[in-house]
Amino acid sequence: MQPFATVLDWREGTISPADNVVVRRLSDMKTMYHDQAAMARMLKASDPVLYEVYEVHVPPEAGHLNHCCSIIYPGKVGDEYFMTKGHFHAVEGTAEIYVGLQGEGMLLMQTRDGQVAHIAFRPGVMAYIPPYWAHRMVNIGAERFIFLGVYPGNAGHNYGTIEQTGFARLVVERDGAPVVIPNPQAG
Ligand code: M6P
Ligand code: ZN
Repeated sequence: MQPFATVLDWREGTISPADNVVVRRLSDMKTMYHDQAAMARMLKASDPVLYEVYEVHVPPEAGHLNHCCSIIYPGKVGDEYFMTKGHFHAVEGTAEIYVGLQGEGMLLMQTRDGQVAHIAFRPGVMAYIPPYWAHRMVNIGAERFIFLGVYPGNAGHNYGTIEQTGFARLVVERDGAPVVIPNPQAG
């Protein structure tokens, strides 16, 4: 294939041209927030977009690099901040790099054998997510949280484990500030 370029608008979080834009709404995340009553109340009123991902497609092979830009909107379900679904890679021995571009976030990570980690994001923070670590981004600020992701072409997404067991840590608001706490429902 030939070299190519796209344009990343790092203030807006868009890539053009993008091959695909993933739009995730509240209703796509029904089971993922700890306060199910708050989720039900919010869904009765509306179904807002929680985040969008501008994706550039490359061949799904190990030598290639997927790259995408995500925008997580500000907000909470109950006391839990808007966040991505979070995933392991389908090919678990593949890493990822996240770079913060706008706003404030928290990266939650965990392994299958019970290790957990988190990294606070502001513009310029560049995190290395090693192979075998599941990852979820959370918007802990009042503005949009925008970040770039780069990962191997063959990595794929495995959402099943996180959907079933949740993340070991939650990011919730306490006394007006974000805190990372153990998830009492984590299985
Ligand atoms: C980042 C990357 C993407 C991922 C997106 C949203 O941009 O890791 O691969 O799709 O975040 O996260 P999720 O797929 O967990 O909803
Ligand atoms: Zn990933």
